[in-house]
Amino acid sequence: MVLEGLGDSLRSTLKKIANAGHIDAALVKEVTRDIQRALLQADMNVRQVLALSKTIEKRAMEEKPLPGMSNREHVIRIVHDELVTLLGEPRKVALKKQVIMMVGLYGQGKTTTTGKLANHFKKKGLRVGVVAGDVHRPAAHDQLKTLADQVGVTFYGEKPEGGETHGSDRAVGIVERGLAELRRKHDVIIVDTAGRDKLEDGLVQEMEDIFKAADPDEKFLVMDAQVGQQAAVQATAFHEAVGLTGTIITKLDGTAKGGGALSAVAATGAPVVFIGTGEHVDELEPLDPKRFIGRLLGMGDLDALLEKAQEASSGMNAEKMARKMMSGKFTLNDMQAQMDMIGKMGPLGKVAQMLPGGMGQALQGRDMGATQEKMGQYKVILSSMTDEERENPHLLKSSRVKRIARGSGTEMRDVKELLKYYDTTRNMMKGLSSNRKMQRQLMRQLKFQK
Ligand SMILES: Nc1nc2c(ncn2[C@@H]2O[C@H](COP(=O)(O)OP(=O)(O)OP(=O)(O)O)[C@@H](O)[C@H]2O)c(=O)[nH]1
Ligand SMILES: [Mg+2]
Repeated sequence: MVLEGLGDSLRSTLKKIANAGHIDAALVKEVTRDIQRALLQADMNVRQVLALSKTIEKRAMEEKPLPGMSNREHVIRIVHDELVTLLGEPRKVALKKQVIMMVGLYGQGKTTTTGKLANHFKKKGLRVGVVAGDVHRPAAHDQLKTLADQVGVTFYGEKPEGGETHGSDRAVGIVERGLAELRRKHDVIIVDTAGRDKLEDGLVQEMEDIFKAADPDEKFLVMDAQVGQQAAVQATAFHEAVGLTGTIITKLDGTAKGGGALSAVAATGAPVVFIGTGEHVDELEPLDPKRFIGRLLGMGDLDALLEKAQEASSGMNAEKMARKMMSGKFTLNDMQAQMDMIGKMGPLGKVAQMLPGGMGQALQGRDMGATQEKMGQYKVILSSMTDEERENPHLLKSSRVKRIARGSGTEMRDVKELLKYYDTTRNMMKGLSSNRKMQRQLMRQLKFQK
């Protein structure tokens, strides 16, 4: 168990060595290609991806890696930076008297998000009303009413009677009457509108008419995280029609990476104001750009990992240590230092979650809790040894083992287990240090193992 945990840490340390030295153009290209693939798979706009790649390559070659950071991490960090820039600063929606209008294509989550926003403002103590401005889908009226009741805000809608036409004029009329009725007694009025399959002329006209009538302070585009390559085009069309003031990305609780939504935000410049993370009215959150982008790249919370890794390796050079290990000289002191380094990175499970793609998943299958516990125990045992013992483990005969077990509140077999683990690790290192072919193999494996 512990061996596995340390093995992975060693792998990443060795990976750093593999990547150490000068930044070369081939490596940058290789990493950039990986990233391009990830972004395209996440449905980000092709043109944007290509433009981004150019900037990334340029910066990666011109800038020096931060201390303690491998070249790969250096490049990934730049990618992170650039994507954060593209996404822009998320914006807070003011808690004030205002009219908010929701727009978006069919089924993106407008009505649900109207309920969520109403809930958000209500919780902050504002008086909220919602208007059912969707006259095209018969069920839309009831859907919003149910949500309004659930949240406890005022609802305004006009249920279509049989035979009535559901034209755009009606939508404008409803919104006008709704606003007139709600305005006096409410601070925030949120108007839900109809969606369509795509942005047709009819919908654009209706939207423009409603906007003229309502003159909203905020115009939010609601966009499903699953939206694909067309996202930028569609968002631009909405932006041109009404002048968006913000974007809400929904369904980020699903498997979609949200690359299309990023493209939309980048194309319109309408900052993300909220994200939807579930069907329930409570599931509305502010955007955490770093997390969003980590997910986009399929790299988990990579940035946090980089920060932690940097912190952990400051004061102790991971690279130097790995070299020493590979030279075959590996004492219990080294093992203790190694455990400290891993310990500083936080709970193993958390660290694993932050690791890129396959690596993190592979680790997550393991029993992190148990590994963590063992590591804790080993640390206590190690600290019950003298420095001399740790530097010269062959001194640890039975009587000393007994003393150490007592001193650390463990059993002799625990101490022996640790020594056995130490032996295994050291032999592995030794084997590695004398076997060039195996070293090369491992390096290669590490390279491909992203
Ligand atoms: N998992 C998840 N589901 C969501 C989220 N937001 C909305 N949904 C679901 O998506 C579906 C469509 O949501 P609606 O709010 O009806 O979408 P709409 O844009 O109003 O749809 P139309 O009015 O038909 O254009 C519903 O089943 C919602 O429950 C979210 O953040 N997460
Ligand atoms: Mg709707």
